[in-house]
Amino acid sequence: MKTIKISTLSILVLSILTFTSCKRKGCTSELATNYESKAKKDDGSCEFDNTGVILTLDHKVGSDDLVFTNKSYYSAVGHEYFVETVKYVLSRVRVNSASGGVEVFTNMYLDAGDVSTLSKTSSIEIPAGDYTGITFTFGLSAADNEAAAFNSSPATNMAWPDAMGGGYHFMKLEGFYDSLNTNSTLQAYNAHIGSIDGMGMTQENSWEISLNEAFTIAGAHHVEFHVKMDIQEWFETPNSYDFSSWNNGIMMEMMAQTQLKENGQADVFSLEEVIMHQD
Ligand SMILES: [Cu+2]
Repeated sequence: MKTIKISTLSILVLSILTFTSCKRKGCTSELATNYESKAKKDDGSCEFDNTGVILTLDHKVGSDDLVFTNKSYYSAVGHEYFVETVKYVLSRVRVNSASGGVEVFTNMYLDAGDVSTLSKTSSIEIPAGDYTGITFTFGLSAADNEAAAFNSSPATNMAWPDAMGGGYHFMKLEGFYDSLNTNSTLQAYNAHIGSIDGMGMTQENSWEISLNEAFTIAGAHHVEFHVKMDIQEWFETPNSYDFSSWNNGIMMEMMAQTQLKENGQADVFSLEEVIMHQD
């Protein structure tokens, strides 16, 4: 009798250890009918009764997660810098196919400091077929850059001055940097980009980005796109952005915005992952 008790106990202990030592598997997609909130690792069991697209933006510096305020980074020209704010606008997100594709999101406001803004869900149906990736506009095209693009705060706080053409800032990337001057204290930088049309200047500063990865949709599904924004890349390749060359605000500095734009068209955005769940 005693030995049976002991072995029952040891089986119990063993099973508790086994259970706690491996991550719980299950369906991790919130759009699924069998979503398991406690599951940490997706096991491919998700079932859907409709279609969905989720776009999630991840903010990194190289391969590390962006850390605000308390961690410093080094720009290509050697300035130590800190990041305080990364707020921006993306629009016209499309899932692409050879025959055209489908627009899944119109205008979106994102704040890297507010996780609730970083994952967007669309229930627009994407027909079965082969797809080539996604495309979006950084900022708002000339046709879309109107006050009506957003109607509530905090997105409306991105408004761009009417005297400079109105519409919205496409990005507010802000923080502090060490100017390397003797006895220098940290200086503010406000890397604000938007399309300029006023005060004698005209400059279109939205652009389209295509991130390619082939995937196939067949039947009810849910596709997740994880897009990375590499903050460091705003300041290097092809242009080594020199904080000390500009005033702390660059809204009237077309050259500064051109540098950011060219860097933004190069390596800032990349597609980290396309996760397909389908029945
Ligand atoms: Cu501004």
